[in-house]
Amino acid sequence: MTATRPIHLVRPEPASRQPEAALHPTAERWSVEAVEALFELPFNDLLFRAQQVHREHFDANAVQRSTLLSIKTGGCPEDCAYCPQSVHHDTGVEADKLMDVAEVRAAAQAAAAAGASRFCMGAAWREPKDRDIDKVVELVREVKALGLEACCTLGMLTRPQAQALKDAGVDYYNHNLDTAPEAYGRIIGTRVYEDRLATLAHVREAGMQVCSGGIVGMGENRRERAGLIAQLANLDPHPESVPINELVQVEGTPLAGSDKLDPFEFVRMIAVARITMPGAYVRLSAGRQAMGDAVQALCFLAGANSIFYGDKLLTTGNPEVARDEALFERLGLSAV
Ligand code: SAM
Ligand code: DTB
Ligand code: SF4
Repeated sequence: MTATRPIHLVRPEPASRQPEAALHPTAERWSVEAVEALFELPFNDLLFRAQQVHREHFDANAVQRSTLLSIKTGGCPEDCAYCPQSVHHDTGVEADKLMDVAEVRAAAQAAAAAGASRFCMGAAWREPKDRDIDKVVELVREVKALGLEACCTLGMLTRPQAQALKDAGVDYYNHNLDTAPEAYGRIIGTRVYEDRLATLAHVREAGMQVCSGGIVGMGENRRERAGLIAQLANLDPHPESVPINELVQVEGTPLAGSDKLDPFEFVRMIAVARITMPGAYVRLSAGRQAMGDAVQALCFLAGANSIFYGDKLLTTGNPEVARDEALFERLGLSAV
């Protein structure tokens, strides 16, 4: 496979740049070094800065809620090492057909009734066929008719496919860069970083809002976490929505058994995303079920202002709605 090619997508900083100056990048460009310098700050200083940036751009006590539905589960030809839906891993996830309109409508109605503002439909595809897009367009119309924002995550898109989704009313397209360019080949062998960037460009050109983030806890080091943030923050404009996932370890995937990330490092990742992408909704995404309430509260303090809401992600669990309602109540948070 070609996935290990080095990719230099972030403009190098002048050699004269000092670490202190690196905390204040010019021209809104973020070098990996500048992002790493944020990670290196004392925890309290980092959180204070993140909270300041957060309050300049958002209501600090409001959190957006998106509900996920896997509209086409399993049997995916890609080999993403984290994913339970890949045909390359024996995880017990069965391959299913695309859901029909009535099932999706019922799930979207339930999400709206529970208080979600956005409904995100995910498919285990490398890339949809044009006839898949026609069917997804129908599903999107149902979701929009309920007054929900619509988000899709269907794999790689051509420019016309992106336009068809935009025309159907899709508000956000989720397509994660997942990790740093130099780490990509360790995690995925069936596509390259440029493939992801090309789809993000098609989504942007079609006029949809971009949702792109990644996963931590996959054995990457801090520099690689900084590398992912730099890639996202240097997209021009940066994504409107940035999901930060903690790896959900699924038995049968190559990453099951990975060392667990220090929870404070996860919080740092959220804070650094907030500082470098001030106008983005930073989503505290997969991994909440295994996270204590106190760590989640720290994530909100660090600038997370979006969650996946509902007791299932795509194939794995997420906190129950009642538990999230109680957490919002205890923290004085309101839903956007
Ligand atoms: N197939 C499409 C794609 O890969 O873009 C859409 C669905 S895919 C499941 C969406 C995202 O889910 C991935 O990019 C990855 O970030 C996230 N994901 C998948 N498995 C995960 C896991 N075990 N833990 C955390 N995030 C995961
Ligand atoms: C994202 O960044 N995380 C979501 C959503 N976008 C599609 C998916 C998380 C999946 C976790 C593993 C699973 O449930 O299969
Ligand atoms: Fe397929 Fe997406 Fe899972 Fe990769 S992350 S195996 S592309 S469903």
